[in-house]
Amino acid sequence: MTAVDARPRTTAESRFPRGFRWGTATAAYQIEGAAAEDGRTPSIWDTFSRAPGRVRNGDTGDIAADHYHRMNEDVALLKELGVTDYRFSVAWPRVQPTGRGPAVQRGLDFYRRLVDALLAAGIRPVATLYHWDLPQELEDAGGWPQRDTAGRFAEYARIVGEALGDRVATWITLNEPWCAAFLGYASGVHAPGRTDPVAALRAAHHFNLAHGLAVGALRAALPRKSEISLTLNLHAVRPLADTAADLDAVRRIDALGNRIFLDPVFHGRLPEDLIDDTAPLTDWSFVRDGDLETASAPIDSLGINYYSPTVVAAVSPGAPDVPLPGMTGMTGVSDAPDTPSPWPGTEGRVRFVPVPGPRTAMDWPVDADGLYELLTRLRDELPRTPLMVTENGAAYDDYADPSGAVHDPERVAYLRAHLAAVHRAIAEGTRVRGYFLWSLLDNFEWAYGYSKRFGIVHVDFATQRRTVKDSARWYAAVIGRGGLA
Ligand code: IFM
Repeated sequence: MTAVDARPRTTAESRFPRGFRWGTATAAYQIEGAAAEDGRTPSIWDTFSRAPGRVRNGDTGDIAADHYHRMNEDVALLKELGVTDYRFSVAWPRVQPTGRGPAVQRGLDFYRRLVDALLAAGIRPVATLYHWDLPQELEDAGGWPQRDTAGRFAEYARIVGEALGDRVATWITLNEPWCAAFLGYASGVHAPGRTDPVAALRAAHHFNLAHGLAVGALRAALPRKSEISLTLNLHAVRPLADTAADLDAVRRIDALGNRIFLDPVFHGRLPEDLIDDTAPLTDWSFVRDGDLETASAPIDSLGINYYSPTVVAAVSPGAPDVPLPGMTGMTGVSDAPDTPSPWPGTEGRVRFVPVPGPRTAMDWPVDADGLYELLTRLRDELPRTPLMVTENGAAYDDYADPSGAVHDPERVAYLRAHLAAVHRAIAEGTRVRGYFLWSLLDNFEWAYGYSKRFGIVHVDFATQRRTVKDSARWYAAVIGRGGLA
């Protein structure tokens, strides 16, 4: 009898293109710890997490996953996984503690060591310059609502580009400016915790400007072939019903959640409907001549972070104005009924509708079609821009069983469904170049502290012991096969 090879096989239908970039992603404040070492000064997240009641259990990133001291062990894990790429972020307050002036060499050295370790392991480093850790001094000077912060960011981008450009080929300027602007300055559930809707709109514009200025600074500092990108958490917005009123609610959220970044960055303009919708709040006079041209400096790819879809409906006349939960797939503690909306100008017009079906430990719906919808939309709207899924993953209440194993079948199912959605989009002609699983390690999940675990590697925060979860083994097998079985 011939032996049957029962190992799952990758068929042409499930294989990803040759050269597809298989990665995992992390962010500095969420994993590094060493908050006061080697010249690092506080960022807005150090300050915010110390303020009573802002972060669950009073958790901070002081130690986090202690990656600063365990970097080599973590790179070894990446190598074991077989990833081709690793996306990390550089902590601005480690490199340029006050947000201006000369760089701190010890801070830069850490990233140089990390990048060298990755390259030695055969892994391509992908560096994100801003994953929310603004130096506190810049916030004290006005933060992102203040125009000067964009110029500071470009200078910091130049410093890091000059220091690591010979080793890092892929650069991402900003991570999820929507969260940083609207959760940070409108709803206040993220650092710096301000609740001023106009400040949030100003911040969003200054993020676009900062991105464009940084693209210029990086182009001047980096070798010609370097890839420069931007990561957005685009919202897959659907109407509750196919009515004009609900479709208008979709339009409003699409303008504030998606086109507020896509239009300046890819078309050098602000959405007209966004300006009209927010007219009662601002005349947008903080946008100066030339800003949108700067914001639209050509980039080489677009990163998309996707977790779950958003369903909206119009607020019917006479119906109670349901408080907006506002997270709709993005992190932050929003459950308190008095949390201000992160969606300026939509009060009384848009309500967020719970999506039925399975949910993750974040209470976010599991719906891989939203990722497919986003990718194909971008294929149609930006046909010349290659895409990368720079974050996708799920939190579940994982624990090590008595044998020390961590079984996380729900995460495997989540990942499988989302990778299948990516595959389907690629099969239909969408240029998706890579997938970065969020996250390598359990980490500091912002306002949720350490209560939510997104890692495919479990971290026991008392001992810092790392345990590979089943999902990590599953992902390693997918990478090894070059596709889903
Ligand atoms: O942990 C975050 C990450 O920092 C940004 N994107 C969403 C993730 C999960 O909330």
